[in-house]
Amino acid sequence: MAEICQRGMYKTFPRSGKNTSFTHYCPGCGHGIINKLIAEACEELGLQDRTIFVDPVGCGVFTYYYWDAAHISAAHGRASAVATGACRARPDAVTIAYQGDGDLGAIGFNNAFQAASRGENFGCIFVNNSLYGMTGGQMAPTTLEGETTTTTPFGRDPSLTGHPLHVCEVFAQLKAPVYIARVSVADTKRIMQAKQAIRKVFEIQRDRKGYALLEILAPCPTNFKMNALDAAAFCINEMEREFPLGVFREEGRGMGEEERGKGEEERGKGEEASVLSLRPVPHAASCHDLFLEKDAAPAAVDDPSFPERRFKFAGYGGQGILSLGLCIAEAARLERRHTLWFPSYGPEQRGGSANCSVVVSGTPIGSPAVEHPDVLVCMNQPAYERFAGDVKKGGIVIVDETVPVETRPPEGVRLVRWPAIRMAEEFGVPKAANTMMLAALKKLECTGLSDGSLEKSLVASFKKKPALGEKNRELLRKAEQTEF
Ligand SMILES: Cc1ncc(C[n+]2csc(CCOP(=O)(O)OP(=O)(O)O)c2C)c(N)n1
Ligand code: SF4
Repeated sequence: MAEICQRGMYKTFPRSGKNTSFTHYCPGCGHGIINKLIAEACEELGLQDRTIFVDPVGCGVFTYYYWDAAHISAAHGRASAVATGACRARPDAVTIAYQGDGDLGAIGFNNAFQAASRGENFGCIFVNNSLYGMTGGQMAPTTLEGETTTTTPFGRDPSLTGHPLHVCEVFAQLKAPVYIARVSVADTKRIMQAKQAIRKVFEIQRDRKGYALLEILAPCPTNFKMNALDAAAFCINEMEREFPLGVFREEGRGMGEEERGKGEEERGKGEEASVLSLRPVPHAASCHDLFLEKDAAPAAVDDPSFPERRFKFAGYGGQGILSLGLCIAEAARLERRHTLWFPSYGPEQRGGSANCSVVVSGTPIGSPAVEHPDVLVCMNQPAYERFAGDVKKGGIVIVDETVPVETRPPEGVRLVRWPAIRMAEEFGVPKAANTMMLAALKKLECTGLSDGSLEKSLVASFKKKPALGEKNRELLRKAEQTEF
């Protein structure tokens, strides 16, 4: 493979056992642009040998594969705390913390805020894409009012979940920071401004002037459920309305009255800054959307005679394993059962491992965590090896027939091998392997839910593409004719 030489970056990235020259970011992701700008600034200023990057947990987790400098990985939300240690231990170094908005604005807010208040000698580059990217698009403190995320499927409602957090404006109340600014990477002009601001953060650290915070508005097309152009337009038209671009603190002095006034003016400029005009983001069909409209499924009703069932669905991202779990949860909702769906992801949005837990119960559910499932569905070998030993006695493991079953599940657990992937291919719809697995669950009667609800939920999962819904129903019925 040809090597792409990027300034300040390694020539190739030995990620996941492969030597690639591509990053793991989705097409159109702001992180990809920001990573490149940071690498360039570091190299142009001749600071690579002096720079310590503190890497986050979030979509930016793999920056140590990309930037050719020293790295320390911090636990989620702890980059500013780790950067404090690094810049104190190595005062000669240029220390840069890289954090997402979940990382800095939620779990790590106090770390970051106190470090800024102490005026630690590091630069914090804070990527605000208005949600938790890596874990599948949950609400972050920066989520806009009305914005649809997986945990605000009907739009963020401030009366329930508060208002968006303005990190720059809050940090600008502190005495110590020498530089606080907000930029964006949504178009070329903004990218050039972002580049200058990133250089400034490095220069401040090079000259040991103090704490600097740079917030960068960034598109996340995958979780906005938009193409790259629409995601960039969302950044400009919606995010900037809430988070105006600008400099909130210039070296050593607080934001004066003049600048404060300018900020307010900026806020009102152009389009009207009306909350009402912020429509919920129109998302395309996704495994993360609830299939059923808000009022389609009434609230759960207690029924102690319905035993609790715990499910685990596991495989690679892209195999529809999360949708399959959600299909069961939505079918349970249709039957007014208590239910929870709890997804879990690897760091890569595409092709990484994914699993979800589903609990269906006749009584309120205490915890969404499923450590010992009654039913385990595995689409690949790592999933089988990781979870098969945990299945409850009397439980069942359904595994795709392509998965080598080298170790047996525990005694008293039934193992069923099922040709989900092969059948989907033979039926001419390879993506429907998850529907084939649903057929196995139905045949084995292990959901406790009626055929009608399961089919209705399956069809509803394709609400934006009704023809596909009907096709999948047909394939489901066809697959059920197959003998074990
Ligand atoms: C202590 C801890 N809590 C939660 C998580 C799960 N987690 C990993 S990344 C992430 C959110 C990342 O979102 P953000 O910081 O906004 O970065 P993005 O992926 O959008 O760049 C969460 C909640 C974790 N890894 N560790
Ligand atoms: S999920 Fe979003 S933030 Fe994460 S890599 Fe993809 S586009 Fe970027």
